[in-house]
Amino acid sequence: MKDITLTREDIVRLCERIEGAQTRAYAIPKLTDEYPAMTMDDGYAVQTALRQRFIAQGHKLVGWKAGLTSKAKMKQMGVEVPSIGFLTDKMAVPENSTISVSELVHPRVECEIAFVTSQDLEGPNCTAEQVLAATDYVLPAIEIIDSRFQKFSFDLQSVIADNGSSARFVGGGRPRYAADLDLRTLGVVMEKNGEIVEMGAGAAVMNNPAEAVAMLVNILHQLGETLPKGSFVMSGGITAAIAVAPGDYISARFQELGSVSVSFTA
Ligand code: 0L1
Ligand code: MG
Repeated sequence: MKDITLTREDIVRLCERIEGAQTRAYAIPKLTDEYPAMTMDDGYAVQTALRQRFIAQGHKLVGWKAGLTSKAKMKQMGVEVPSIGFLTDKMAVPENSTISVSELVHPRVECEIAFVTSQDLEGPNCTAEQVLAATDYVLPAIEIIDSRFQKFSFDLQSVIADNGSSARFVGGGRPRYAADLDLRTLGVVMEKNGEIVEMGAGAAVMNNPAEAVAMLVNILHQLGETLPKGSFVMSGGITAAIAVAPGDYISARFQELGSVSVSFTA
């Protein structure tokens, strides 16, 4: 990472601020209100400190997520480049389980294609072809994102520091070998309480979700990290994210991959 403006003390302070907001579910002002010169690299420095802090507390790193990878999401959030975040065992929830919104600030859901890798991958020039060759299988997933920023007002630097709004994720459906599918034309329909609210196809994610995973591996390289085999990787929301409230039941039906669902309670 090259463009760091924050001091080590600032990074620790912002990491603790994000950790508090994430673990006790309250909203905070976007970080650039206090640090207007903050860069994306600063955001990743805070995210890295947060990852190290959680791991030191016993959380297990299980994988990574690409975020803001579709035009729909970029437009919805007013940003122009994708981002990445880390996933831990504490964020994983079983298929068809119920999540309490009291543990979250601004919960929203999006459907994604997840990859499970069988070989190590590393940047800086990782390609979609290499990702597909290193993929064990793909499966359908719902990501529950939760921006911790007040009035839902944020910028890319703050979102990256907030670990790309990562909160929970659910994998399910029917895992398949990626080689047996065309991930670009693979369709998904998201239903909320039985009504269709979003639909799309894999190509919405950087023309091919495998491209998003390659982008993720190349950003990892900038962070001094690689993607080890056995990683669970979310490739990014195919559609815009949908807000959820207590009582909502979300189901994402994927062509070829079956469906995955999750409910919300108070
Ligand atoms: O998963 C993602 O696409 C990251 C979204 C980050 C911004 C948001 O909270 O919507
Ligand atoms: Mg996502």
